[in-house]
Amino acid sequence: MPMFVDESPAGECIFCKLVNGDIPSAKVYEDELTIAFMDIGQACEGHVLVASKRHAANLLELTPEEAGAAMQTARRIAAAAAQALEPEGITLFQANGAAGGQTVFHFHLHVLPRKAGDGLSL
Ligand code: D5M
Repeated sequence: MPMFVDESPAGECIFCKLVNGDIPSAKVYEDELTIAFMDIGQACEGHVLVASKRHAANLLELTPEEAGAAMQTARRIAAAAAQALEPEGITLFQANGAAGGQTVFHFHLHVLPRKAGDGLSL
């Protein structure tokens, strides 16, 4: 029994389509378990999403291996952003369930390079 409702209609998960190459994405990294791509909304410069390749609605549906791989990928992306963009900080953000602020019900983690006073409220 899933802990939170997977609100994506069956077969209609946008991130599954993105993983499968059925819709375009600005992919920056992928490995066996994860994919990283530019967030379409760019809440700040260099806003990247790290997603599981397998459809898992949220953090609680990841295997421990997938959860570990997602954090390893987030670290890689953060390191690349630190070098390329010279941010003053980096925020990781990850929402689970509609009440938790999740809008796409396929596990993903936001990597947000930050500047003081950038106005982002998370
Ligand atoms: O974050 C969901 C995020 O997914 C939100 O920041 C927009 C992003 N999004 C939605 N569709 C796309 C595509 N097609 N490419 C890239 N990014 C996308 P959440 O934490 O669930 O609110």
